[in-house]
Amino acid sequence: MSDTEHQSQNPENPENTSRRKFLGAAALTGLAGAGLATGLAALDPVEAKEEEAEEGGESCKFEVPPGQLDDYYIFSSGGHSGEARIYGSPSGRTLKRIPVFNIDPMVGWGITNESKKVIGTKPDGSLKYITGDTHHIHGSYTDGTYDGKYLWINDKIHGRLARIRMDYMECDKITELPNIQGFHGLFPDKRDPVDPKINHTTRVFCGGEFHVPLPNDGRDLDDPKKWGCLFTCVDAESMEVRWQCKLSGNMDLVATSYDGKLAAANQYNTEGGAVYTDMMSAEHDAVVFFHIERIEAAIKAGKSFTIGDSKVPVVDGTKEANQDPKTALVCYVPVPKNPHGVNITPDGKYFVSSGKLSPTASVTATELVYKWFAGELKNPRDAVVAEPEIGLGPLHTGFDDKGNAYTTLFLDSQIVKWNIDKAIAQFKGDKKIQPVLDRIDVHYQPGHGYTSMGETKEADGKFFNSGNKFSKDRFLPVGPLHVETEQLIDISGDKMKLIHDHTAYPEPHDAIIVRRDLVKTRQIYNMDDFPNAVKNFADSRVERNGNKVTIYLASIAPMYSMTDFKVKKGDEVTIILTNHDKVEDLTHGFAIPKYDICFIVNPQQTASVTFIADKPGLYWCYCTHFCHALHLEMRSRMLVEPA
Ligand code: K7E
Ligand code: CUA
Ligand code: CA
Repeated sequence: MSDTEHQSQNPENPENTSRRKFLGAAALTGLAGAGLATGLAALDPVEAKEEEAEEGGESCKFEVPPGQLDDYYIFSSGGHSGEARIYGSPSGRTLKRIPVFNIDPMVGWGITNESKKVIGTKPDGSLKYITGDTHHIHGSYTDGTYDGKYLWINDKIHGRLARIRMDYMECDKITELPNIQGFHGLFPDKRDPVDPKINHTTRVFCGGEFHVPLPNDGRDLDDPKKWGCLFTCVDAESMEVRWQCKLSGNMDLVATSYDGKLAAANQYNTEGGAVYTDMMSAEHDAVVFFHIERIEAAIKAGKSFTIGDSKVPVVDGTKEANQDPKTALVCYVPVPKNPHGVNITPDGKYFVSSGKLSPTASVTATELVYKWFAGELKNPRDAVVAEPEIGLGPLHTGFDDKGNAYTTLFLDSQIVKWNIDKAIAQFKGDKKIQPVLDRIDVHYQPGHGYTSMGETKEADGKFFNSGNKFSKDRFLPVGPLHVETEQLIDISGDKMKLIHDHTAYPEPHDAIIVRRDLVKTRQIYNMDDFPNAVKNFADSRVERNGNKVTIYLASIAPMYSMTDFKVKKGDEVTIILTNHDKVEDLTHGFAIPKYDICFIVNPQQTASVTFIADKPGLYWCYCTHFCHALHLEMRSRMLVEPA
């Protein structure tokens, strides 16, 4: 029994018990407001409890009472907000936004020198990009499950991969992938393809969705036949691009096998079409499988080329160059029309992709893909071992621990539960077998759906979260753009049960549900991790070097280490601020009016900003983050003297 269940059923929690009675009474008597007291008095408490079990009692089972903690973290992408988000589950509480590809004045992301360095700058020091579109977020693995070290998240707009370190929940590296556009799916490997001793993530795979001229330098603009897509492998630690593989067709989502040997991507534009009518003209597209060991051997052997200015080695994974299975780097498995999503079952045996324009899901056996690479399976299509009809507009699939799959149906606005073994038996010819076990309406048009721990070998079959694209009437209207609905579904029984709706600010795509014991965050920074830290209050000073001025500043509630500091008009000013407070959550802010400076320093953290002091006058630098009874009094002054 989980903590949550235990707590919500604890009769000794008076607040909880009285609330439950209230709900039960209201439901039973149909009374509301003023009439409620009469209804309550007439009630037998046992009767009330039974009634409650029928009316909304199911969600009470998953209530996280005030003061109690959730059992899971949900790490979610934020779409074209460019950020990542953290929710608690099952409560749906919003816990944190992690700025990545966006600017966030709350923490100073995109404003401090440290964050600008991560995001990347133009020669003039301004940010290279201020936009990003995050679709997929995945964690690092050790031994087939999350190790709580890193998260990776994509930027589809500019083709960048970002890493978030999970101890501080902050982005620490961003890599721009060469010669690709529309970087969409990503997935970390789960162990090394060759060395069995390396049982953790060492690579991250990235699928390129839009085909472009290679290199994209102004040539071949009108000749789609000459355009191409690249699959990119990034080193998980250094975040450098290791290699790329040129494909026939495009890539959408990415998944990896549990043995580290395969990465897969679904392809919806095998036609190489430049307009949607062409992109949906073929009856079959494909799921493509990359043989990682062979690709890396080919690169070692120098069987690679480069594109344009990029020094990254590229191997040829096109269909024409990969006809002989025994030497092929990639295997193209045909599946029906414009597939979307590819997910691997927790036992590693099957990759499931959805039809999108076909009402089917395709189940490809990992073992049979290896057989094709070994030359023992003639037709790659024979690696597909099931293709059940599941409903209209299937997109993404999550898994439980009992061999069942849960697929989002965009057009039907439903989640369909189906059994993989039954689907395989049906495909083999036993037409009496019905693989679909259950359906539930969701509100409305689900995109991604994912289960608790479902992308690890520790899938626990407790929850499925449906990320819906339209909320319509589910929440108060807030103007033209509606909030999105995330719906939590209990999948522990035979029938799926809707637990609750929670809102998500537009526009999340994918997420992962991670058991809370796998996440270990740190609350206090190590001052030594910042080479520019102002380690002692006594080190506070103004240092001038020509027209470059550095202000060494420290904070401890409720004061900064200097009451004022002087600079001259025209100076290039760098302010370095180290927070000496060691108490958890004792964060200070720092803002300068008219200079557009605003950032925070968490306990023992150092951050810096650089700007030109172009306006003479007195500027109160003040603490923006409530820290102390004398928070309003926590100030310093920047005095800018006329030149
Ligand atoms: Cu289906 Cu970008 Cu994962 Cu959106 S993709 S839902
Ligand atoms: Cu320091 Cu508010
Ligand atoms: Ca197609």
